[in-house]
Amino acid sequence: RLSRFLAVLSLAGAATAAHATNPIVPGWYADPEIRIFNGQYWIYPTYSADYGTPDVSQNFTPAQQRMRAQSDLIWAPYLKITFFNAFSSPDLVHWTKHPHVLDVENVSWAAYAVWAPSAIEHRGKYYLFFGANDIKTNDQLGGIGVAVSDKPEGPFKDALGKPLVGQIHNGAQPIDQMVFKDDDGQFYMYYGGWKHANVVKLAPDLLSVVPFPDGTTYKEITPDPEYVEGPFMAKRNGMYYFMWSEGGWTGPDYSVAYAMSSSPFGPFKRIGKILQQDSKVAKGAGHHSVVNIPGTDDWYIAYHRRPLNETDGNHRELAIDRMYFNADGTIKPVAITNE
Ligand code: FUB
Repeated sequence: RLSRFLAVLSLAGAATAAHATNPIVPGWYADPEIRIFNGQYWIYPTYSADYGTPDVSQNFTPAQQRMRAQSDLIWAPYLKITFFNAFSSPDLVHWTKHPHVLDVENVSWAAYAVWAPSAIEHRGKYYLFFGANDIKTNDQLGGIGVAVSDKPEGPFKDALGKPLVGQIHNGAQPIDQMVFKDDDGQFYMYYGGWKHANVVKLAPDLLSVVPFPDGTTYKEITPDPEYVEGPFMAKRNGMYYFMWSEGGWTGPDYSVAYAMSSSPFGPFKRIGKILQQDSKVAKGAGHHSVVNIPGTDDWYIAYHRRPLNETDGNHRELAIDRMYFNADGTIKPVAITNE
């Protein structure tokens, strides 16, 4: 397919007769974040459910075993989500699996529900932000953590010994973080489930949140009553594109909408949906990320979706499709494909 063929040209320098397919890799994965590190595309997703032989963590510490035993979760799949696999590719077509780039065995305070990683390079190190333990109340240890590695393939090790954001602020569940570097070098973290989104400013070492000039630390930026989770920020021609997932995450109507602003803090006024199911291709298309091929105005969207005949909400798979802009800067609805 020409679109991903161009990506081959851009990163690898030479074209090969590559043929793209969706899903991009075998297995149940969700919440993909796509990045470019060292001339390779990287995707960091959530391990959503077992597929074939169960993939498991081997070495829970006694503390983690206690946390898992004491968990009030009644939904067993959460307990299996204890690590991240990542995937790298020179061309968005051929993917190499990197198992357990982060495992809870390297995070003392986390034991399950390791979700929706966000990776970023800074000063020669790689930072992986992740949600863990599906925080339910202010009493339960959980939230957004940060782990560090010398390489994109890990192993990532917890940097703080505790969550970076472990409390509920402005009603936002501390999950689904996305770390965004603005053109002036400032890092921001967008996050939030339970229908609320916040943005925080990260310190230069990325290991703490610091107040904004107005003294506030957790700015609520919920763009629209339809907002549910999965925030993502992109910048093009000086405009900030704030995107999010809406609808029920296990339902067919899970989808992605967006807003535009001249500021990273909004206000963000909803423009419309850009990604949703196609009754001929897949359902529940959402929790996405986007990548711009360096030196071009070619954009791709990575997202998860469920096969049309699937009834298990966790049976989500990874897909990539082209994303196009209109001349006025708005985004065209994405055509989801099997290629
Ligand atoms: O994959 C676990 C959770 O499901 C994510 O945190 C949400 O965004 C939803 O995709």
